[in-house]
Amino acid sequence: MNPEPNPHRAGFVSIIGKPNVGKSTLMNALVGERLSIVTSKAQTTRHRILGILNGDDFQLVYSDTPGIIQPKYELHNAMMSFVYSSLEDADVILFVTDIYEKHDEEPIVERLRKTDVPIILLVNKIDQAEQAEVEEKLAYWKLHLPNATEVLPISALEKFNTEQVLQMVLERLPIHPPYYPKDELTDKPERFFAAEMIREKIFKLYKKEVPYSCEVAIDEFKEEETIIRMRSTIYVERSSQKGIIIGQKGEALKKVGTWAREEMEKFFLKKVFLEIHVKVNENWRTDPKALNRFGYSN
Ligand code: GDP
Ligand code: K
Ligand code: MG
Repeated sequence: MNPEPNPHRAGFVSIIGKPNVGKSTLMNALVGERLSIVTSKAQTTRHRILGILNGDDFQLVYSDTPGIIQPKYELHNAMMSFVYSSLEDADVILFVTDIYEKHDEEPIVERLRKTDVPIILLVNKIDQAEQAEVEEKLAYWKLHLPNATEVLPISALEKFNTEQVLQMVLERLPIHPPYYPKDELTDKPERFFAAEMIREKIFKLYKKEVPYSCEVAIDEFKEEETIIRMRSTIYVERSSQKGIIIGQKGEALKKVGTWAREEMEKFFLKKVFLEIHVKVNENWRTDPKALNRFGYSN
């Protein structure tokens, strides 16, 4: 007689933590694809992004969330509601901290102390620390978040201990049929990733407040046999920012376009024709209607 097959397990895993601790890097390492944009600037992830990992007898649905911050404007409120809703539906929480943690994260730790959801606490970026510092952080967390079921040092960037994270998550996954088709990698449409790739390049190429004032819309996404034709708009809040985005003789915008297109061609495995326009949409970050239009309603 054949042995009984393993029961199918499925569940939701929320990746939460402060800005820049490496949440998006970790999700990409766990899912094995670059789904979530990674930059050295805080608050680049604005939405909740699902990354789905499928195995023969499991389906893990990760959600990468914006970093936990004190809301300063309407967009922040929307970003935080993504974080809190992802806490409520989770089967497992991956709470990411890093070796630079200053321990001013009380509000979220307070919330985590009250949850019944299993918490795997990760101390990231240990590739940049001495053994003693790492030990100190681990001891701190065992003391301050005693209901964390695991406390593990990792390097998301170098994929150190990330396989362990996967195992720990799998062990805590409930028996459940898959939530999404088993060939699906994410719940977001392709054009969402295209917009995110443009946004990532903006974060990498411009300084200070400019990237935070930008939103990207894909107005047209036409997939043909060998090429994808895209028309997109970068929205800024003021006309001075429009000038900065475009740059002298359009040089700056050209860089954004070229770099984003190269990345899109690797992601979609097709040639991409990309057209980018720049428009002013005054104060979109504080305008509920504009936020709605850009998809920031939960
Ligand atoms: P998020 O804001 O929490 O999503 O953080 P990101 O994933 O965007 O990463 C923020 C920055 O930290 C980026 O520059 C990453 O390359 C870097 N980073 C992430 N994980 C590691 C790590 O394990 N080691 C090091 N040295 N850097 C990392
Ligand atoms: K970041
Ligand atoms: Mg992120």
